[in-house]
Amino acid sequence: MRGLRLGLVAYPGLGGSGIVATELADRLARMGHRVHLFATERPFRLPPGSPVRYVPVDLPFYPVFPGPLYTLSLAGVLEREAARLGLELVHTHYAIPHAAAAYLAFGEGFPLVHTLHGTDVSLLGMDPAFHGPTKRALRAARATTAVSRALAREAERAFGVRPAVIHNAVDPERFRPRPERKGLYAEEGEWLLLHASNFRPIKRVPDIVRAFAKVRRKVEARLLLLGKGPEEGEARRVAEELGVLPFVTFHPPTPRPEEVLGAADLFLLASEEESFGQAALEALASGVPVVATAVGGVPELVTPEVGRLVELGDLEGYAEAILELLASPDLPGLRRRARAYAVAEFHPERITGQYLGVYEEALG
Ligand code: GMT
Repeated sequence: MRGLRLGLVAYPGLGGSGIVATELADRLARMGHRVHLFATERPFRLPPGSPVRYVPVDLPFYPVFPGPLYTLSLAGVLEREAARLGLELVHTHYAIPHAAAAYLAFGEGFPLVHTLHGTDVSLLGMDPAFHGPTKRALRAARATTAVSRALAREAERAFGVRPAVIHNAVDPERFRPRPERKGLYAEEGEWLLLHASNFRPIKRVPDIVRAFAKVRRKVEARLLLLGKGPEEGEARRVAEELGVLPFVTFHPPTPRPEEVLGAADLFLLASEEESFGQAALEALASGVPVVATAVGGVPELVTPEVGRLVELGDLEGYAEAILELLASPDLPGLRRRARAYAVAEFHPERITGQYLGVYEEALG
């Protein structure tokens, strides 16, 4: 395919959608496309020296406004920069408010592609404050994509669009087994259980601590909670109440999560809602089997060959699944299969090719 001039729009912070968009932008740029990434800050996962050109979206504030007008400001910069840079297609990640902002900037004549990530459909997308403009914008786009089949079904119900399903990718060079680093995080003889997220209530981090306390009654183990967010205090309180605080490590977010993930024995996800579960995919690529709640798109990712699925809220079942995997003589086999599966099914080359196919169609 000839080199394209592309604009991608992303949230720059600690969210899966921003990570997916940034990594896609970087891969496309390294393939020779001219990629401009629009965000309010330089995305934290954009590698230094990346050929992606970062375009800042300013948030001008005037006392007459009740707050900074992100949507309008993004629309303005997209319209101006697309003309100046000769962009051929704009691809937004996370529909709110990116789809509406792009619609405002270009109307219907310009090739727009929107990727839906999760709460932009299920939560914010259903908010009456955002639903109408988002639905109009998505319906006017040349294409929408969703990161799982479950999310695509939800988007069809919510907005009447039929997104193409493109699962997220993982870089297998970066996310690989690193058992030699386990000693940095766990004592000799301890199992290392890991959770990584933005600790929003939806992630149910206190449930992970409760299940861990049950596991600790049976085996020597340490829980590493990687990230930060609103539920950190509650997770700490629950750990203290259950007497496991000395065995829980709170690790701040890092731009190199692969160095921690690859050291773990198991990855834990207990979300009440999850369209995909990017961190779980990164764990699988790192050769770390996953125990997760069977919600949203997670069953499309976590199969019995690479982990265990548990009903939401079944903490007893959750602890049993962890103990079963830790005791399994097949644990090394599970690790190998987890990595092989992630590399085969979610390789960046495969996923980027799927996005390029969508671009090609959108460009007509
Ligand atoms: O939708 C969200 O809650 C935010 C979004 C993000 O920016 O972190 O997360 C979603 O997108 C990720 C990347 O595609 C997925 O891995 C997450 O599963 C998804 N989160 C939820 O569905 C809760």
